[in-house]
Amino acid sequence: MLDKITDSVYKYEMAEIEGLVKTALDSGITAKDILIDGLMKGMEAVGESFKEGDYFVPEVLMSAKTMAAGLEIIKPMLLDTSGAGFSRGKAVIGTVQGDLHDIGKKLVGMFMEGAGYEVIDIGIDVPADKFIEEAKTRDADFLCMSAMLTTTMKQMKVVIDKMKEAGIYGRCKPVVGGAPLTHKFAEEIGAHYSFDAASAVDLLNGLLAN
Ligand code: B1M
Repeated sequence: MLDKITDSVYKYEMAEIEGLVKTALDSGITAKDILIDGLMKGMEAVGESFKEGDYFVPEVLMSAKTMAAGLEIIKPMLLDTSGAGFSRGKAVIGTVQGDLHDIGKKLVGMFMEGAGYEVIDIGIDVPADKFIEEAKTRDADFLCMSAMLTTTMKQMKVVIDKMKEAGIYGRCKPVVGGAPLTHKFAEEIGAHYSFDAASAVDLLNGLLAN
């Protein structure tokens, strides 16, 4: 069943994905397994085919839409609403300027929300000034940035420099992530790094505890 979901994302079968995900849930497969061993595996395969030149942007986009449709079904199950109404802290999250990738960012936001954080998603292609303005007006504990391109990850430093200029760096903690990033890069620009959505939550919890 999980292989079918992977295949469906890969082959951008928009009409099939909903039924497949629902059947998987009915058969007792957890939402987390559907996400990691089904949907995300499909996107990884898409990335490979894109790299090899077998897939082009339209195919990638259709696969992304298929993944998003599957994600929408399991979202309520990924979110633990037992603490609804309670906020551990506030996180402003967006994809940096020049970058249109939003699936990973959405997933990270969902996990944070599920863990009890108030998440303010400010979208994709977000200019540095917009990050600062939102973090300031919302009095955010975390400013979270996602980047999926080697060309756009540099934009994260621009935002962090502006956080320092605005006097919010430290009180508001910058958290970065995305496929091309490394721990070393994050350290160099003065940010906290997390590899994936689950570890982003652990990171936030740890930062709040200190
Ligand atoms: Co693009 N793309 N893309 N793409 N795309 C990549 C990223 C690429 C690696 C593909 C490849 O070559 N193999 C490559 C980047 C190469 C590089 O820079 N090193 C690439 C390229 C080149 C491009 C274009 C330039 C292509 C072109 O036009 N010629 C173009 C750029 C557009 C732009 O942004 N300006 C482009 C466009 C697109 C689409 C629009 C078609 C589409 C995005 C649709 C959308 O998001 N709505 C797309 C997609 C889908 C991909 C791939 C195939 C899949 C990305 C994805 O959604 N993964 C991707 C290849 C790949 O990654 N294998 C690729 C699933 C998602 C769940 O994972 O986003 O990694 P991910 O998120 C993870 C972690 O990274 C992490 O946690 C998430 C969940 O665990 N994470 C964080 C992410 N953000 C975080 C923030 C955190 C913490 C963790 O804290 C704040």
